[in-house]
Amino acid sequence: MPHSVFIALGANLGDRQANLQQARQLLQPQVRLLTASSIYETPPWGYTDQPHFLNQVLHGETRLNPSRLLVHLKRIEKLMGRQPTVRFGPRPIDLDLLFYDRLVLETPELILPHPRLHERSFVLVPLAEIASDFVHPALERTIAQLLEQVDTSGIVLYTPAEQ
Ligand code: PH2
Ligand code: MG
Ligand code: MG
Repeated sequence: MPHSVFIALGANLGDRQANLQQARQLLQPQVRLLTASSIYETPPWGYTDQPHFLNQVLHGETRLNPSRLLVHLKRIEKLMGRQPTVRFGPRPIDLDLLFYDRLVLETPELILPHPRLHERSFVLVPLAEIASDFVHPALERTIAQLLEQVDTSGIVLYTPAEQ
């Protein structure tokens, strides 16, 4: 049985839109893409002295287990030239696993759901576009409800959805 996964993409170095597109291609076929949100341009969060990001959220399905999916995501980041940098710093591509089915788990390598997604409007805005009624399995709030709690100022639609 395939597993339902939501993956957040972020890019703020190089040709940001091309990076998102390349990441969507490299995710497949291990992850079959079902829905892609629009792309949003978002002010940097956390470490603010860096270029604006393009952010997008994908819904897909996979037969990889969480640990193997994480390896797949890290391999794509590395392949696309991601260098070690400051925490929350600039990168050509960042792939974050938000939800894996309704799994709640915490291991040294992976926490599910993603521990900061509910604080991040750059994740919640695109996520709400494709899954507003999805209930966060730990917080027991819908994505639409979580979105009400964050500041979405500065986030602008960049392009309509494309796969
Ligand atoms: N990613 C970060 C840190 N800050 N800010 C925005 N707007 N978008 C991101 O994807 C992002 C960020 C660390 O992964
Ligand atoms: Mg991230
Ligand atoms: Mg990351």
